[in-house]
Amino acid sequence: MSKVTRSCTPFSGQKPGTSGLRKKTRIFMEPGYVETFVQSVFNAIGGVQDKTLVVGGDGRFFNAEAIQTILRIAAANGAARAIVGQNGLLSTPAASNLIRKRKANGGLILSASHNPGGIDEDFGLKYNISNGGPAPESVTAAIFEETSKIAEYHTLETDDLDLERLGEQSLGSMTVELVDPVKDYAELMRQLFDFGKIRDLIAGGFTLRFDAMHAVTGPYAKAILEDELGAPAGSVINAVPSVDFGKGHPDPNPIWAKPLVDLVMSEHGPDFAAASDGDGDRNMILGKGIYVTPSDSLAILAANAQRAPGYAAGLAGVARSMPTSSACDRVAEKLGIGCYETPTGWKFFGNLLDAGRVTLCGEESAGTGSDHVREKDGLWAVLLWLNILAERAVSVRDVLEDHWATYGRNYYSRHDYEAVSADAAQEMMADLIARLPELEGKTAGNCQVTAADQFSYQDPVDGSVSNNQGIRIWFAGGGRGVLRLSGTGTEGATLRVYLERYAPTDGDLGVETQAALKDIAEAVAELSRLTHYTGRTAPDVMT
Ligand code: VG1
Ligand code: CO
Repeated sequence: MSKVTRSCTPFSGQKPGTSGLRKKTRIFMEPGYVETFVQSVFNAIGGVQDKTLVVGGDGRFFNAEAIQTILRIAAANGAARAIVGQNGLLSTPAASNLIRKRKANGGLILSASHNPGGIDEDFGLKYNISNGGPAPESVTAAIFEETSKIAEYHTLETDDLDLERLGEQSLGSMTVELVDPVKDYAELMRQLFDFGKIRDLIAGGFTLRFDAMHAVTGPYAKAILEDELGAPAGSVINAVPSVDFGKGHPDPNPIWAKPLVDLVMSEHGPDFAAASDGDGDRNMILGKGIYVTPSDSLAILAANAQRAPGYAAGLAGVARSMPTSSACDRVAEKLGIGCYETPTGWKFFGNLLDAGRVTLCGEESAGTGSDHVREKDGLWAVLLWLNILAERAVSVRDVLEDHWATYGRNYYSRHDYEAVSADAAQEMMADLIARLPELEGKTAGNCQVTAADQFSYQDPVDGSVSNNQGIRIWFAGGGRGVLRLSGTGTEGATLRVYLERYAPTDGDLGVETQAALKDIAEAVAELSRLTHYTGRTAPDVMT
């Protein structure tokens, strides 16, 4: 085994987005691509000499190969130890937990999350810092800077490691420790929730279905929901991780998890159903005959978290991403706790969680989590829901309707326009930004604009500022439209239009969501000249 230093030239565009670097798999497979990116990460963080890293991914195509490469680079750069999930698997929240629990210096997580996997689909790689959370913008900017000037990387010439064999192996002077990906995570969940109560609920005939969408949560959900909590075999479906996720989109929303939605809407549906995404950090919650929007789920969890042992002392505060509905703000107000509005992406919650300002956080994109790790956590959200249902002994529908009756209802939907020409999308946004000052007072369709701006965020903990985080338009009556371009896509641009309208407790709480938001959707399309720029008249996906 010999250590070698190879000269290289920078690859363009190795710029981490909302959640790490995401590209077509074939780009990641180009010779030297993973090497230069990983070396750039190490350069940006002051090297990895004597450091401990956690490494794992969602099991998609190229996961195992990329891990072998990462381990060689880490060993050649002097890292002391790499803690790796068996077979290269770690869900994103489990990786976050391991970084924290083992006091690692950081971690590399291989995932393109909800994007499909395969040689012609997507791959991703992201660096997490020692708190277990995604690297903040200062670090991702430094990484990008390094990628643009990298001239050499260090690696080893060795055979591949056996990623199946639990325990320690040596790679040069680095120790590679293969761990059971589920064990530590399950232990954490046991501390947070009343497993006995949930077991009793299930033993009492409460039925559930969890769709792992052929992705990483399969082994976690089987071990916890079936083996430990007693859900009958088969309660977890699509439970074996596959490199191409069964050729599907491992995206837990009513479009990509339609079979599950159809099931709960049918007569024989289970009392509770949920799904998670490729890397296990997202969740979709369903009850018999009902879908819970992620924004409502966050608000409901905030209002009820105290019923679970891990949160019995109450919440320090809550945080949500800007496009997420303000349903949780109403809960925070009632509880008299802090409420923060951050840009899209989990990295912005890290400081608030570390400073103890918030306990729960969430995003409209099916992400919910707490201070137990520094990533969103799909299965955690499922278990918190189950704990709450076990305590309250009512149906999901009852919980939801009771919540609306108490706080009012924030009708909410996100409309995605996918694979739009990047130039057209940027022109549209630029044009709208230029016209923001004139929008106030304007009428579009049935809606009148009361205010419009671009969202900027100043982190209350470290003072860092993030500008241009989305365009917000408010309408008379309390409606809101938000527009932003996705930072996780790999083809053209994805335009996200977020729509919200509030109905007070004595208002109409039972309208179909899209009908409730139709006027606002039309007004936003008109004001942004969406069809003119993109050529689109309807979204590709509505969640
Ligand atoms: C999307 C979501 C965002 C989420 C991010 C990563 O980002 O909107 O809320 O944090 O994905 O989630 P964007 O930039 O495409 O809108 V995951 O589960 O893909 O790591
Ligand atoms: Co994800």
